[in-house]
Amino acid sequence: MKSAVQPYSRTDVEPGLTKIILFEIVFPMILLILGITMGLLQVLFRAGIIRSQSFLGINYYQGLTLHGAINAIVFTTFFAVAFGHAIIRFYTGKPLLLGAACWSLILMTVGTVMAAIPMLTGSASVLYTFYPPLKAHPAFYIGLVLLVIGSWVAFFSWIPVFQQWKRENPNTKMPLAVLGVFATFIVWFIATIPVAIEIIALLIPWSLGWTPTVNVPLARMLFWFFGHPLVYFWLLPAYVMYYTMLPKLTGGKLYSDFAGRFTFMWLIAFSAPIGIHHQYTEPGISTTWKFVHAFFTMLVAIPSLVTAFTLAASMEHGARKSGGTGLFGWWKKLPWLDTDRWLFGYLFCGLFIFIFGGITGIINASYSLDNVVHNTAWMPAHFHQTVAGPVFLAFIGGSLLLLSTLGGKEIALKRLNVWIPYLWTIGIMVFSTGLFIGGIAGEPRRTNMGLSYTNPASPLYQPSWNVARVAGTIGGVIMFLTMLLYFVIFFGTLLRKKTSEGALEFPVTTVYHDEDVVALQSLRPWLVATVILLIVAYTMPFVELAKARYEGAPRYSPASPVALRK
Ligand code: HAS
Repeated sequence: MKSAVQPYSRTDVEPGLTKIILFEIVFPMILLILGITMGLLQVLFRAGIIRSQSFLGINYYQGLTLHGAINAIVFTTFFAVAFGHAIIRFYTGKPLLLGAACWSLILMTVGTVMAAIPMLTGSASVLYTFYPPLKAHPAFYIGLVLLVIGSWVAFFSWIPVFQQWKRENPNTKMPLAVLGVFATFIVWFIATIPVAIEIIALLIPWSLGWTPTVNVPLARMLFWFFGHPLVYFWLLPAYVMYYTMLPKLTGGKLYSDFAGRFTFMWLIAFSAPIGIHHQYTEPGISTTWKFVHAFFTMLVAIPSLVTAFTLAASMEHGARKSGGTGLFGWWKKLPWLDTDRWLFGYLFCGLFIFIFGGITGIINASYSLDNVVHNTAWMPAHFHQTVAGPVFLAFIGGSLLLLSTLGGKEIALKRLNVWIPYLWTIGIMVFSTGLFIGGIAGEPRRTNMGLSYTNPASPLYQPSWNVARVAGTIGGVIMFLTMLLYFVIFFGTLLRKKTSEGALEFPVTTVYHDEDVVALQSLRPWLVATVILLIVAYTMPFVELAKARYEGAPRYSPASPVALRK
């Protein structure tokens, strides 16, 4: 089905920036082939279809590290930077600082390659959380630091460009998409400071053998100080697409500009002071501070609830403008399989999946309920319905959009492309349902189950988890096959001949309610609130850790535990 409306607006771009953005889209997509294959491998290990330590030379924990690091850290960071370049260039109309963009790309690429080599050779099987005492080769940590510094360079290079735009447009509101990109990178900057401290002060000296042991509770708290805002660093670019592109794709307007600005500002303030909700079960942190983080976590869900109602209203507005009527009849007028407005499916399916990812997030946030599901298969179910749902679909949709528009190429296999998000949704929902059921039944989260719980020959064999495992496996295989189809479309598009001059093309949404709200006109008070909240949330937990006495931990690797202990 083709669209009657032309939803995209166009801006020409300097060839240098085009090359940088295209590299930042294509390079991680090549790595994603490996990341997705490692996902299939996880499913096969968990199902007991592979019943050994390793498969084709890949150890279970090595595969899990590659899966998490490539899909959740490398792919997302490259996309966020490429998307940031594109949005700042598109909405300010100003050329970017190409030298800085180039350095950012070089640092991120060198960092990724440095971190990838130890992961591929099995000397960094520490999972994406790299919790000590799991120890990686120093190159892994140094690579991560370079990746992060590269992304900072891009962020700081956008600020003077925006300031120049502001000087030339003193009475114009900051475009919502630009605010969203800045919110993304403010959250990222805040998040990456504690993890930089963890890596540089604790992990690198320890992995080089300069310090014999590491303070595990301190490292874990620093990690989650990073780890929770990290998830909003993933979510925010998707929210930029939802607020500024989705309504236009439905033929309507964004219901409320206020809702978008509020969401971005609130997420800056509340995404970081909540990391301890990942540590409810850990010693050394008092219940008082666990409760404070639980309370703040409930507050971080508010903007997503606002987003749910705002986007539903915006889609209804678009569908009714296209002739939709009745209480539910308007749904029929949404561009479900429109080959021109194909991005709609990617964004809508992400929203649908996020309903369940969001509800289960609120369950996790509840101090007592989390004790039932913590470290069980429930967790990967939750985060596949968040990061592999709205985030991943928006990012692979966004990657395809940037590739085809900047590359001046028609999308290959257009009719197949519109089905990708629906197939992915089926896969995610079946997979996660299996893992939710297994999690409630106590199925562990990170274990080579083929060696133990799924193996009838093992004394640990758990037949009661079979239904959950079968659903998880079927869903995982559907997801894998869907991504194979997506890769055919993406790389098929890449290899096509140019049919037009490349340019940035985005659907640009106009706004239904565009009232000015004083509290949302400036970022400054929100940044001050953010700092205050961080001081309130983290000062005492760090004091508590400093007062407690711990044995430092020596190095350990799940791949070769004995060798490292020696
Ligand atoms: Fe989470 C663990 C709490 C959101 C990712 N989370 C994780 C982990 C990851 C992750 C990766 O409190 C595991 C980390 C690890 O390795 O250990 N999470 C929350 C809460 C939210 C939340 C309260 N998480 C996310 C997002 C993620 C993400 C977003 C990635 C992008 N999460 C937790 C907690 C833990 C946790 C605990 C630790 C648990 C433990 O024990 O370890 C909230 O932000 C969620 C708010 C969202 C909503 C949903 C709004 C719905 C929308 C869709 C509307 C649909 C429409 C379409 C309009 C309230 C916007 C209509 C269509 C129709 C058909 C009707």
